[in-house]
Amino acid sequence: MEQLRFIHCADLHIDSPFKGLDHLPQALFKEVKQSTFKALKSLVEVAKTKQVDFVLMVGDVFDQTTQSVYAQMQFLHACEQLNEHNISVYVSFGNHDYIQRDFVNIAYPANVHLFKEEEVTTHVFKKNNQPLATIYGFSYQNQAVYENKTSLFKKTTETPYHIGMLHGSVEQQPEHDTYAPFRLQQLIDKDFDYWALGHIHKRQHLKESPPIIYPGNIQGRSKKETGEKGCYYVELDKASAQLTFMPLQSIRFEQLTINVSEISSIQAIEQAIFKRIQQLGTKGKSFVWVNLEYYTKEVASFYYEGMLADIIDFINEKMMDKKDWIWIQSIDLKGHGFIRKEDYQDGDHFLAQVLQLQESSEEVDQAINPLWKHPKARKYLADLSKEEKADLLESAENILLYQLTRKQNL
Ligand SMILES: [Mn+2]
Repeated sequence: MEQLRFIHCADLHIDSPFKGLDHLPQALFKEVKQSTFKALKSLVEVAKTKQVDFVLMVGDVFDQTTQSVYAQMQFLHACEQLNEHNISVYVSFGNHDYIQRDFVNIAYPANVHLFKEEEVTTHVFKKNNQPLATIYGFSYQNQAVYENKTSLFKKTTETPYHIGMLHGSVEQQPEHDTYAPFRLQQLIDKDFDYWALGHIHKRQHLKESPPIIYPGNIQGRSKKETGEKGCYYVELDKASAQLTFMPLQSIRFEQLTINVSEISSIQAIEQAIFKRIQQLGTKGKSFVWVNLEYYTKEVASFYYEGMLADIIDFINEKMMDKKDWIWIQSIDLKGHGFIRKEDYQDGDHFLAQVLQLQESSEEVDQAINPLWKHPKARKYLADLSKEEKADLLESAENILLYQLTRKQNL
């Protein structure tokens, strides 16, 4: 039986605007704006090198439903290159790039097969004129698809292989909008050979046999999307599946946590951060969010007196000349640092009362509402996630603790 070799990618988010990073020096911002295109180029290179049969792109190919001509041309160019190498491309669209009625009239080369319907349709992949695999998929035609689509995936052919493309998530995943929800067992019951998923940006294997896989996105876009990003190169036969992760990102997003319990001078803190940043340098261009944990009172005062901002500038300038630059986005305190909560939370003094405050996101809502509901301000403010509210609460608590204790010898 003929083996299948293909690339599974999803959530390319081509032409992401990276709005939150527009404060960067112009040269860096330009590189960031190019990063999704560069990752796409790397994808094409991997497909060519591995001489795959086809590439599956499972939704959110573009970041937005209205695409710039530039983005469309870049995508077309990638498809044409794959066409030159006789590589087919199967594309479905997701919640970010859902197909509108006046859908792009770009003439794609013959190797490109789009899933245009919100119903599940099929394309048959042929090798040496023999039908080898049936590929099933659908595209979003609105910003959201709430129905479970799994009943629409039905084997309709006698091809040796059956592959499902599904942009959606497991029912009741609180962190993500549950679009096109499914239960794992529903996919297993289809008896397909491979489930190519998209929508969740974190790489995940829901099941190994048959493979039910999220490859994650191909380029990180925020501090929540850290580490290597890429696609899977899959070698599939009827007995087994071999999956190899291929990194594609052109810029990494990283979080760095540094223990600064021994540090009490500004010089020592610069050295500690710089050392860790240099170690990262071997991993390629990166944006870094630094968290300082177990911090001393001195470190807290550097932070609240604004001195760490100068450290950021100093290190960023040093790292910017390098080919693989690293750019610190922020340095923040993590946890309570020098205040041992258990030492002060008993009793009825004010510090104890602060520490006894029950953390609740309703209180955060109340506190931030005047700003978030302000007619002018709200245009610029996105809704906060549960984690962001918890972070905000922790920062507020830390400011209070610092201000209440900074003149005392704790
Ligand atoms: Mn996505």
